[in-house]
Amino acid sequence: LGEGLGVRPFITTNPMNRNLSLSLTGAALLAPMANATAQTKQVKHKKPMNIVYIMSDDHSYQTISAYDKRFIETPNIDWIANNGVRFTNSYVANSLSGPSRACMLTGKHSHANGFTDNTKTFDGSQQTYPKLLQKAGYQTAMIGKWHLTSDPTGFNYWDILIGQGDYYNPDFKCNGQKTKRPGYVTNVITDLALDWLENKRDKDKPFCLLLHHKAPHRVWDPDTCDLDLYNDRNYPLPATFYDNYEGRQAAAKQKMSIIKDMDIVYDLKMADKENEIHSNKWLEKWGREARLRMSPSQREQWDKHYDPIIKKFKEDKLTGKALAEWKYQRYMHDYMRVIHSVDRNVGRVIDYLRKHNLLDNTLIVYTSDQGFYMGEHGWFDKRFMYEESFRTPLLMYMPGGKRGDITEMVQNIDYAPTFLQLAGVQVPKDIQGVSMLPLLKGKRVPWRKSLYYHYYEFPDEHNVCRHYGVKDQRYVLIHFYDDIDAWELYDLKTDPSQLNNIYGRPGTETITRNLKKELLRLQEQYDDPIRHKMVKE
Ligand code: SGN
Ligand code: CA
Repeated sequence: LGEGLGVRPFITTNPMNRNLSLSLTGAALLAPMANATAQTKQVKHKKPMNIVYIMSDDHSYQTISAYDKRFIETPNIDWIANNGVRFTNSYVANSLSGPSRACMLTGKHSHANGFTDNTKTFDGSQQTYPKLLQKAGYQTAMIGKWHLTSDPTGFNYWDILIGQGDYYNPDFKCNGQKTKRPGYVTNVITDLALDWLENKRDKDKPFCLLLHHKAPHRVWDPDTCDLDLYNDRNYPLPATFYDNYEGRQAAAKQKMSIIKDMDIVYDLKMADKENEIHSNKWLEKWGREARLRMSPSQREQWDKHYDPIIKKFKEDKLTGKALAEWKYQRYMHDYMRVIHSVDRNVGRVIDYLRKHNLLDNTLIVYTSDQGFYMGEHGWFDKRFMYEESFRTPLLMYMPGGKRGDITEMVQNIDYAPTFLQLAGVQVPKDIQGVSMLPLLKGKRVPWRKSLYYHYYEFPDEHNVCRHYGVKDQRYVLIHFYDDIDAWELYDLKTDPSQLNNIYGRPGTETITRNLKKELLRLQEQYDDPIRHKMVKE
C-alpha cells in the first residue's frame, strides 16, 4: 500500500504572501487546494468539533516551508498554516519523545505525570484528555507511534507501533494484538487512520483522532518512491556547524555530533555488500541487519539508489572537513525525503476531510514531539533547551477561527486544555497548561510571560546533561545539574544562535536575578520537587 505514489508538488509562491498558491502535477490532486470552503465563513459551531491531531516524530520547524523556505517545500502541511494559524513561539516542556507525549496527554509537566524520560512506563490510570473526551461522548483513536510502554487507555481504537517502530513493514499492536503490516510506515499509519475515519468509528458521534507518525525519526529511511528526490540539492551548511562549544560545558559533552557520532553504516546507509566499510561495532551491526526487514522489491529499489553512493564513497576516501560535509549532505537528503512522504500523507488526510465535508467542523493540528537539529552546532537529535530542540512546529486549522500568526509563547502542556475546551468539556483544575482556544479565536487575552523546561534523560546515548530553565520573551536561563553544575544565560535578541553564554558577565546581574526569581516562581507554581534541592543561589 502506498508505495510509489510519486506525487511531486511544486510551489509557486511570492515570499511576501503566506498564502501559497500550489500548482501540482500528476496525481496532485491528493493535495488539498488552498481555498478550502470553510475558512472564510464565520462558522457557528452548532455541530461539535472533531479533532485530527497529526504529530510527527523529530520534525524540525526548519524543514516546514510555512516556517522556513531554505530546505524543502511542504505544501500540504503549509495548507494548515495558510488556512489557519502558525504558532511562531511554540515550545515543549521536555524535548524527548515519551516525555513530550505524556505532557500532551495529561496537560502536565513531566514531574507531575511521572514520565520524565524514555526509560519510564506511563501510568495509564491517570487523567488524560482522550479519556475525558471519550467520557463526553467522543470517539477516540490513537494510531502510530505511542512510545509510552504501557498500553494506551482512553481510546475506542488503538493501533500502535511497537517501541520506536520500523520504517519498512512495521510491527503494530492493535487493540492488544500484534500484527506486521506490509509497506512504508508513513503510508501504513495514514491508511489505518483513513480506514478508522471511514469504517471503524461511530459516525453519529464527534471524534478525536491522534495520528502519530514515526517519521522522520532516526535513521531517516525514505519511502522507496522518494529515494531519488532532491538528488541535485546541496543544502546550505549552518553557520554554527563547526561550533567549538566554548563557554558551554554541557554542549561540549554531548554525543550527538554529525561529525563524531553519526554512524556511516547505521545512519548514513553505507552497508556495502563487500563488507569492507566498518564503523561503530553495534551500530554497524544494526545498520546491516535493518535491511533484512525489507521485501525483495523494497530491497532492490533501495540498492539501486544506495549502491552507486556507496561505490563513490569508497572511491573518494574522504577525510576531515570533506567527510563532515559529506555526512551532513547525506543526512539532509534522507531526512528531506522522509519529510516529503510525511507531507504527502498529511495531504491525504486533509483531502479525506475535504471530500467528506468535515472541514467545517474539524480542528486540524500539525506538530512534532519536539524540534530537531539540522546540523546547527554540528548536531542531529534534540534534548537541549536551545531553540532548535526546545521549539517545535505547531500549525492549526480551526474553521471560523483566526488566520495568520499566533506569537504568544505556548507549550505542549497547553494542547490538552485547548482540546477539552473546544469540545465543551470542563478543564480539570490540576491541568497545568492553559487553553489556547481564545488565541485560536483571535482574542487578545492576558498570556504567560515565561516558560518552564526540565529535561532528565542522563546518562543516555547522546549524553545530554540534566537541566531545567526559564525562558522569557528575550532571555533564556538554563541550569545544568547532576553530574555538572553549570548555568547558561543567552540573549536571544543579540545571540539567536546561542553561542555566547553571558552568565556571570558584568552587566547581567539584574537580568540574572530576575530570571532566577521567575524560575523559582515557576517551579513553585508547577510544584516541581527539584526546587527543594536547587535554586538557592
Ligand atoms: C533512539 C535513537 C536516539 C534518540 C532516541 C530518543 N537511537 O534511541 O538517537 O535520541 O531514540 O528519540 S536509535 O539508534 O534507536 O535510532 S525519541 O524521539 O524517541 O525520544
Ligand atoms: Ca521524537
